[in-house]
Amino acid sequence: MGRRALITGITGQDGSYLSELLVSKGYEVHGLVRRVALEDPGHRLKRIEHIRNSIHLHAGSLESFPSVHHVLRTVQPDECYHLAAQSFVSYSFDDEFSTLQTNINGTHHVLAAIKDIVPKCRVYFAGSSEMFGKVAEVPQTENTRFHPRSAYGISKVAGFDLTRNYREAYGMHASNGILFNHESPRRGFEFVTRKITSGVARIRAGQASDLKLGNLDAHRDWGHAANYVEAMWLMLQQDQPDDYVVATAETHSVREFAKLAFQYAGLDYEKYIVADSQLYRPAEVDLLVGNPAKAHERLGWSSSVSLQSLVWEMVESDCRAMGIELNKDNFTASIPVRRAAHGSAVDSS
Ligand code: NDP
Ligand code: GDR
Repeated sequence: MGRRALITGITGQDGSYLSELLVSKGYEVHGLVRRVALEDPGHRLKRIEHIRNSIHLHAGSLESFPSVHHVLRTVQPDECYHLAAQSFVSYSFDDEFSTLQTNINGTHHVLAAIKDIVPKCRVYFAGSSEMFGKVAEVPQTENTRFHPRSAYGISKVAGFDLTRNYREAYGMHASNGILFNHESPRRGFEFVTRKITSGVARIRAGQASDLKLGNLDAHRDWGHAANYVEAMWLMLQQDQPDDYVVATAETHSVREFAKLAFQYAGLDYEKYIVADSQLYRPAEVDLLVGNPAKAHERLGWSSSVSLQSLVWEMVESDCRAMGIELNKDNFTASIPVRRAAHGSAVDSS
């Protein structure tokens, strides 16, 4: 019989790609979904619409231990991917309390219910590079000290520690992914990459004349979500649970991302971007770049999509949705690469 997986956050960007991956591997895939999503399938189940008939959805909410417990008792999974969270860092400054409650209690509920019902179930926790925050070293590895800079980052450090403690205290097969930013055409519109690519499409369609952005100098290590969910699966296939950095080892500024996105649509970004100080965060994470050497050596995983291809795919998809076909000749832009060497500072070339 095929293995059974439960995904929390199945309606999100990562949940949708992971569902596709697990269905393609012959898993019986179950998802925990908020009732509001089940009541508004046209909108909130959009990312999993195309595989809706291959997966099983169960109503539940992270905030409610009884609902999480009930879903786990019903599904009895062999593997659980805990992805659900209030995932927007900016929002966590507006509503620290619900971010901390949902993310910390939610993770605790999932782990406690698994320990109670299916202690042999393998668990993945969606940790984040935001845990590094004000970075102690460059590039960041599994051993880099955490210094989170938002309620979101703090909630992920707590989730990471809870997961490790359930592994050490109760012998559970519980692993932490420390995933750096990963994007795709399915990324939420509130995140900077999708805000930029959807903004470019609106400008090209004549529906907008500018794009307001905050800090253009923040650097991120951006990979492709479809590629990153493979690392999640690989972690749960190992004999021993562990913690892994998943990153491209390259870092780029928000400005570079925007420049490329506009260039691919045949536009000059400087004419359209408007700086908006309201969009700056009270505490910023300036420079993220991961060293994925451990994931490469132990899991055989590596990043397979360049920033250029990622930006092109996102801009092309958002433009196509507006009825605009891009000129393929625009896809020639080259960008400076800042790659994280093992244990060293970031090289510039
Ligand atoms: P999304 O924001 O796209 O998806 C979040 C998911 O969590 C949605 O399915 C959402 O459901 C669900 N959710 C939120 N609150 C609750 C709740 N109270 N009860 C049940 N479900 C809830 O996130 P991503 O797919 O991008 O990320 C997946 C996970 O990985 C998150 O934990 C995120 O913090 C983490 N992460 C993401 C990275 C990235 O770059 N994408 C990098 C590192 C970590 P609904 O549709 O109902 O809102
Ligand atoms: P991040 O992603 O906070 O890294 O969290 P986001 O795309 O929101 O921000 C990246 C950087 O861009 C700067 N920025 C802006 N950001 C947004 N959203 N909107 C703007 O207008 C804007 N202008 C500049 C931000 O200041 C920031 O420096 C994502 C989420 O997926 C988390 O869940 C995940 O854990 C981390 O990535 C790794």
